[in-house]
Amino acid sequence: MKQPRYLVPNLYTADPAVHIFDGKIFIYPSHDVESGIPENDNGDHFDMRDYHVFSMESIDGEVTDHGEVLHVKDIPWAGRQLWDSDTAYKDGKYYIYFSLKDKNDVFHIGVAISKSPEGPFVAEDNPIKGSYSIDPCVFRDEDGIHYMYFGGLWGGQLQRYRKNKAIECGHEPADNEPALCPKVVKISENMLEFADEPQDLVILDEKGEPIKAGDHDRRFFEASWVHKYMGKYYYSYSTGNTHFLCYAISDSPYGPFTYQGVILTPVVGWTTHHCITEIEGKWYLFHHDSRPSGGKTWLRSLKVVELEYNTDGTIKTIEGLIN
Ligand code: FUB
Repeated sequence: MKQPRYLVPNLYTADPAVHIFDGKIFIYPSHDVESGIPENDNGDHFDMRDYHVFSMESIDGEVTDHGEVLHVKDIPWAGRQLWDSDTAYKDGKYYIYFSLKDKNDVFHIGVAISKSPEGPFVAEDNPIKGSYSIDPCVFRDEDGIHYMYFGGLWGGQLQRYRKNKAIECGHEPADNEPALCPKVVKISENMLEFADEPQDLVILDEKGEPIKAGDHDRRFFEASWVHKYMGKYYYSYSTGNTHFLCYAISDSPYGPFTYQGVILTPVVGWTTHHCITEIEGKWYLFHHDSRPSGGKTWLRSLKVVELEYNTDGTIKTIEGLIN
């Protein structure tokens, strides 16, 4: 696949998580809708209500829509806004982990289960205990342990927490203080709980110092993804208001990670969100932009482009506006 490709022309889809299950490529995106809610920094205009699952036999193949697989009306604790999700497999079951506001307008991470990667998924009665904020990414390491990476600023509410506890007034640190960190936590054997307390995933700069809150071109904002390449852990994320997808590398799934550079320069639309998946020996960046909707930031479309590494393991930057 040499040319970037839009994947789902007939639905607005965003925030991809792509996995190979049963030898097939499965795509788990958010499903964007036009709700008429005006744009604001809380992200109220992202008023999504359901998920569809898509699959392909090969990266150039036709995309099959398996239809609606989970709806907010079927999630017992749901308030509103079904945002980014990720899916994992263990012992004959598929688990979709999703971001959703509860009835008090507080984001948590929920889980729903299916016997098939195509869904439908049945939600648990409550969100995962101790979960907060948005954008779960679930990474299965080679030893079979699953880790969740999560968090997102502003509308994602991460600034309302310190040390896993809600604080009185949500705020970001001062510009010269360390930036707020995404979180990493081991998932329990039954895949339904956190096995321990979420920890800070620290991103260091070239001097070994934590990236500062004022460093908006490099500090974490949202959209965590983890993959492994040549024995190293690659943590990638969006810088939000500066619209870059960046990455950092570590020898441990818990970090600390050292900042390396930009994977994708800004795309059309405010948000940028991705996943990185190996398919038949090649690596792909699945992401989204708002070009097909004429720049409406809340109506995004999934794309895929090949991702290449340099010989030292660094990633070649992809230009968002031409890919
Ligand atoms: O889709 C809603 C939110 O927009 C996601 O949770 C963020 O990562 C951003 O893509």
